[in-house]
Amino acid sequence: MGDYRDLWQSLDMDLEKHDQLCAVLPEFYGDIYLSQENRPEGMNYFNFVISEIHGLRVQELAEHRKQGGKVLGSFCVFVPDEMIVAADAIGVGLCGGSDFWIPDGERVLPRNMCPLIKASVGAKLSGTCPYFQSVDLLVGETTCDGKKKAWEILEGYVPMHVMDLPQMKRKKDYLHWMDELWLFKEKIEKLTGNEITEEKLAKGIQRINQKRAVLQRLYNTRKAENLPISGKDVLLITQIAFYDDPERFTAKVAELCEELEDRIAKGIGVFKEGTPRILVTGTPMAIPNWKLHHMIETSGGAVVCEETCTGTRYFENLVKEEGNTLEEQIRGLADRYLGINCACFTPNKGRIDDIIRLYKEYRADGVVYYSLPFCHTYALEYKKVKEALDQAGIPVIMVESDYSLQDAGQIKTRLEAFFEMLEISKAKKEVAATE
Ligand code: BJ8
Repeated sequence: MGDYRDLWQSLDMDLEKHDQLCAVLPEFYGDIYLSQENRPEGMNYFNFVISEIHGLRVQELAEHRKQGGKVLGSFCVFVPDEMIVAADAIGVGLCGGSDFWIPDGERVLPRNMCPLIKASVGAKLSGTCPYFQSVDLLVGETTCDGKKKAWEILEGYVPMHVMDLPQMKRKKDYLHWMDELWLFKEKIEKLTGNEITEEKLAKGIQRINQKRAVLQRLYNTRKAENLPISGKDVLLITQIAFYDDPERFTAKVAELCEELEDRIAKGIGVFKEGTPRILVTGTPMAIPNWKLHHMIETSGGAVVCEETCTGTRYFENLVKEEGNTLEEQIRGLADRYLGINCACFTPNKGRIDDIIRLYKEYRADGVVYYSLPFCHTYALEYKKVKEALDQAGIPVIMVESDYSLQDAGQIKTRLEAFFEMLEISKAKKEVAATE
């Protein structure tokens, strides 16, 4: 990474503490990512983005702000990027995925709380996240209780706007969400001084649709028998989608897809034949939370899909582009966003349907259900998901884990046993099919 100390200073960061954070990332990334064999060439761009994680993109944000542009931070896939783009602002996803920020989060939050919330709040309080420091408006939402209450603390540190997300999907909830979208529109128009016209919103919708579509294309390559890319690499790409420039990101993923499609045609894969294919479902994995994928892929499994917000929930379903009026466009946005099946909704049968559909589409052999500790919605929803998967004959294992590596050995042992069981039942099925 180049020398960005002046930039970080201008963002009022704690440089000493930030040095400590930057010191651990290269080795951590090297061990997890660069040690992989036969990685696609197209991953070089994403390696570069990580090597510049607190540099180049932050500089781009600073230049945008110098010219009067605004930066909006968010914590959830319900915040509509299309509108942010339509107001000529930049949106960045902020959720903290590092253990480093937890102690600072615990200064103001109870210890028995989801690590994602503790790390996000800690990132702000410690002054070590240049993205958080670049934000002109933080957009929260009413998803889980932990987040709702965290906003009340964070509003003492950063200007906030909270979107009231309904927790059911009845007609009146749709109407309510549409009201929230109109309010959000007003809020960012006032913040940026830019009116969101039909034309501008149409462009915003198109641009974000393109980004989502290219991610779907990337995921489609994982449906192949010979996986052309590791799950770890795809997770990284989805995490980067939350803060990279949307157009550049779309172009780079498209380039990578060409390479992967070529690999599929040539039969080049990154795992040995017969490796159990795993669908991961559950809570999102914010950068640099690569723990579960790394453990799965070093314990004899291969991740083929993520039914998470750093996975399919982020990009599935596009916003209709036919809307000619703002009313139609906002309705299109409400339709797309309320199609996301987060565990904060009740009932949430749509998520179970998604898991079973994705299991089939990606030809998975088993499901790993991932929950961060103290995430009540996802932990509680496991019961219903497990019952449905049992009924469908789909093997599933629950892994609850935070960002620390203390439980890595124990989780690895459980995963190895699970994958062994999947291999045996796969072999039995193959034998039965030939008899
Ligand atoms: S749409 S999953 S990004 S809310 S893990 S903070 S729920 S206690 S992140 Fe999420 Fe939006 Fe839903 Fe997706 Fe709370 Fe659970 Fe922590 Fe969570």
